[in-house]
Amino acid sequence: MSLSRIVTLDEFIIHRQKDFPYASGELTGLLRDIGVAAKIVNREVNKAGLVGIIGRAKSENATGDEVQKLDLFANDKLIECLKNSGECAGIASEEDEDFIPLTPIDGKESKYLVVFDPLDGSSNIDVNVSVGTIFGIYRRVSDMSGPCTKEDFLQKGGQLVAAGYVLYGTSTILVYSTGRGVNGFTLDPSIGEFCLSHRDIRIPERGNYYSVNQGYYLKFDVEMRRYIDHCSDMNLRLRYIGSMVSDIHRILFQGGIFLYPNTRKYPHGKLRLVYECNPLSFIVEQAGGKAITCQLQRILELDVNHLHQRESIAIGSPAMVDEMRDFVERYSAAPSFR
Ligand code: AFP
Repeated sequence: MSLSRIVTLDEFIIHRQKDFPYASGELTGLLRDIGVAAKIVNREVNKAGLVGIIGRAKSENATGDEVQKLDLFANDKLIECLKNSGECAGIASEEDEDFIPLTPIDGKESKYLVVFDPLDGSSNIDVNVSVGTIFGIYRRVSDMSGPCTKEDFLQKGGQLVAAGYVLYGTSTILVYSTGRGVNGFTLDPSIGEFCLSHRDIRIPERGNYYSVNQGYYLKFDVEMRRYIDHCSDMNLRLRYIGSMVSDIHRILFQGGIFLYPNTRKYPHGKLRLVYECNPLSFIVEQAGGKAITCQLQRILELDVNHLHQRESIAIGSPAMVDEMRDFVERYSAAPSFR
């Protein structure tokens, strides 16, 4: 496909469908529906300060975090778009305790499921800092003659068929992969379309940035503290937005490493495996990067026991994740340093 003219997201995904000889068009439809939902969420995110839609909704989500109205709006819009599309058998969201099976349209059972964090980094909304939607798509493993089951959602990240995110930042960009590289589409507000802007994204081997909530430094294991000291010794620049999707977006283009280690408060890590770590690890690996836990297991190979499971994570440029691995191996093998 020539880049000499504008290529819209719809054109691109239809064109890419031809790469999959037995494709039925369902996945293509699903990706387009997510694109539509993203445009609706984007519209509201952009005018959040104007219409007073932001503010606390006085409720807690399934993982105990404070919920803001825009999270609920984004959640509702995604669910609505996926429900009406008929291309999705069920969904699991950060905002809902349990998964939601969807009723087939015209009796046609879909083979795909979608997991998502409707608005990652939502504690940033009040202060106009970038937030994003993260999504992952799985093929269901349960019997197609009935509704989807929990097992469908407890698949390892390595089973993802597609994943992506939408970043509502200085411009709105949708980045996705179906396992054949990563491409980015910027929303052109003048025509209301996502247009191909970043073809075949490759993460730099290393970068000058590290991202970690350094405020928790004393609560990290010694090996993580040693690695963070090393980043500082190397004069790397610390950038931590408090919105993982925004930090990962920067790292995809400029290189670097993002860390959310286990702490005393979160002994298994804080970030959610199903709809944060797995989809973003899929994207980063597809772009040539790496993603492991702070105990050195590859994120995409982790067992999933719970929809809202938390894990520690180190993700980003391959050489930097390898370096962090070396620190963990060296210092966790030396009990005297603890
Ligand atoms: P929110 O969506 O509740 O703002 O959480 C964002 C997040 O899941 C991730 O995007 C951030 O990197 C991380 O949590 C920030 O957590 P800390 O405030 O503990 O650093």
